[in-house]
Amino acid sequence: MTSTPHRLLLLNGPNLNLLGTREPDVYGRETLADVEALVSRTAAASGFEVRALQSNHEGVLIDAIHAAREDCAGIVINPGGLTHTSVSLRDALSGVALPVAEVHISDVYAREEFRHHSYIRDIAAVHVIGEGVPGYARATTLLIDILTGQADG
Ligand code: CA2
Repeated sequence: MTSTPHRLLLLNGPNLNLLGTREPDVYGRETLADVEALVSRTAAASGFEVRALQSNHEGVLIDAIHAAREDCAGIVINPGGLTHTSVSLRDALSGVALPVAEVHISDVYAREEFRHHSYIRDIAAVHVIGEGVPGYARATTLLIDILTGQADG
């Protein structure tokens, strides 16, 4: 018998490695390392571990999503700019059929119109948008609630 793994994949897309170094007015002062530590801490409180990856390359993100099918229960993702452009990322996420939490640090709906459309939105079970870096923790908790049956997926 197979059981659901107690592991989440945390993915951050293009340019999120720059967190904390530029545009603090938009993205805050916390770094990618802070984000990854926050999500790991939040997940650990519910008995989940986290595999974290940031990449500036769409194919690397897609490969990580495919691999998650083997050993992860769900995916927390901030796809960065690929949110607004990538059918392929969407196809990968819907292809592995794991619950997805979509996170955006900034309020994309209060920014340029091209940021208003997300290719991920309708396949994600959780959306946390415009809550800054703390939004990653809320998204993680909401995703774990779904995985542990405390909320509807
Ligand atoms: O608000 C978000 O989290 C975004 O996903 C961030 C993306 C942007 O393209 C989306 O529209 C919204 C951009 C990530 C770039 O991150 C930087 C961080 C610091 C300095 C420069 C870029």
